[in-house]
Amino acid sequence: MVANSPLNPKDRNAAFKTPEDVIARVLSGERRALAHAVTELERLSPTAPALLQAMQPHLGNALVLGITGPPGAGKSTLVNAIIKHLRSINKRVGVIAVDPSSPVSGGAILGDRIRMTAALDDNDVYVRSLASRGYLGGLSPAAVRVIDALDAGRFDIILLETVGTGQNEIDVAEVADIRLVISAPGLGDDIQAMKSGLLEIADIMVVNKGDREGAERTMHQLLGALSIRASTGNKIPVLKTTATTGEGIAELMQAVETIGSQVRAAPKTERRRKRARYLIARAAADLVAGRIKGGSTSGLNELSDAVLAGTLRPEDAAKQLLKDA
Ligand SMILES: Nc1nc2c(ncn2[C@@H]2O[C@H](COP(=O)(O)OP(=O)(O)OP(=O)(O)O)[C@@H](O)[C@H]2O)c(=O)[nH]1
Ligand SMILES: [Mg+2]
Repeated sequence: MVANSPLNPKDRNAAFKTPEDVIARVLSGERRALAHAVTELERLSPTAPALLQAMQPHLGNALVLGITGPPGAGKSTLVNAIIKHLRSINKRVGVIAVDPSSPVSGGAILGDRIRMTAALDDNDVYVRSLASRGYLGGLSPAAVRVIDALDAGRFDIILLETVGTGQNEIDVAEVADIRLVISAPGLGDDIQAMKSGLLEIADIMVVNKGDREGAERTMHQLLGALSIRASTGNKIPVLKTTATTGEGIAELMQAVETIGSQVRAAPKTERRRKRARYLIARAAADLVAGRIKGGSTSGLNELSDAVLAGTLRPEDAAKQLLKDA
């Protein structure tokens, strides 16, 4: 519960009474209620489960667009340009910026930057930064709960910006409906590194900084790398953008819409089930990791010794721990 602010007479009757009350107000587009719900869900406060439950009947409309790629590729700038485009066609846009502590461009302020340039005073844009601290190398489960809050808040598209390093990229693949992988010329070895992970999850590849020298070369490199994948799966579009000017954004969003219409055609529950599965997997991993770290599981030494001796696979030891959890 949030106390009434004595400073603002308008808020006099605005106390959040019950989770149902909060959600009703989120559904009606009340910004303060949305901010409240998002904060409660992010923190996983005691009322969070009730909020999530109250939201359930209203979820599954938003399209979650994952935007990932190496630090400095221009993801946040692209998010800004996409917001601008979506607002011009009257779509409501939610943004979740994960891992705002990227070292390259001083990303700690990225959420603020998006807010300042694109979202100020616009009730149809909502931007939230989430720290991925505490979830080393992974997307925090809080992001999934915040997605639900924004979905309930009737945002048509939710942009989920994450830095594509380590576990993040895999998590984005699990959680997003459509995945954009952003690269840019001049990122050095990153294209090489991308081949292993990011290329595999992309629905659309974006070469940003199209105004920079080397953009064409980067596109060719990616097309080459993707041709290996193309033989086994769908053809992945490779599109060029200049996020700073908005060039190529309309074409990019056209490609997003093409995939989006397929995504929307699938049953809502199927999409949401995917996110639930991700949460369960995270919880299971955390549970097992916690048990191991705490050393609280009886027989942990025996399991460790068996793994050391080569008589038990680590995977089977993990299964054993899950069974006992
Ligand atoms: N020339 C040019 N510069 C761009 C373009 N897009 C982004 N930039 C610049 O590239 C730098 C990094 O942009 P960001 O949007 O912060 O990149 P990011 O991928 O979000 O970075 P992190 O969040 O730190 O991973 C900024 O200085 C941008 O102004 C572009 O299309 N052309
Ligand atoms: Mg950024």
